[in-house]
Amino acid sequence: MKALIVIDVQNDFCPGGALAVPDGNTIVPGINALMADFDTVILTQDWHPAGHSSFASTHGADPMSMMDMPYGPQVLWPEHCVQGTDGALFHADLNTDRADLIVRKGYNPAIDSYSAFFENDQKTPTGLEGYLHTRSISDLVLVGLATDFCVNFSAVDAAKLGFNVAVKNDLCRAIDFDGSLDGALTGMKQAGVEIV
Ligand code: VGL
Ligand code: ZN
Repeated sequence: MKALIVIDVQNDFCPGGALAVPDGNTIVPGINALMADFDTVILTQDWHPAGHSSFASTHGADPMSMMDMPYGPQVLWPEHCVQGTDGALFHADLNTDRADLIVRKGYNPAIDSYSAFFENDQKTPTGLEGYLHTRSISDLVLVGLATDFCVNFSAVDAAKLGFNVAVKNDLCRAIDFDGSLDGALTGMKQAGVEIV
């Protein structure tokens, strides 16, 4: 069984949003069309409490600076996808009716979560692995935002967990910060993710 996983197609990651990914909105029609090829569609939603530890403002630091967290280095982001705000909503044109499951992540105040499977400590699970296994889903296609962060970490974790994973790159857009896109593409290929 296969599933389409749509990563973080939310207002704050689209032009005009707090952490806008260039052209992030332009992938929405293609993602909606691709849903027709899948019995199972899963959406992820970045969902941070106000004052989240991944926000630069929480530490009086500059956005896009780095900070050493107990679980490793962390990029400090502009405030984005705060629970209950318009920025955290899915893009208005995204077809959310087809979603069997919406996975929220990043709600732990102390740990960021790029991946749909594990928080950034790489061990606290979101529950998605169990959901997929109990539904006998073994093949995953990932699309969404951002290629180099949440799509990348989700795809690599999925491959490590033994799923067959493809990232449809034309339906992803990247932040591309400090070489992050090249690093992500290399890392995903090394992990056995198919880039199509
Ligand atoms: C993301 C940075 C911070 C993403 C989420 O969805 O790629 N990036 N939070
Ligand atoms: Zn986030």
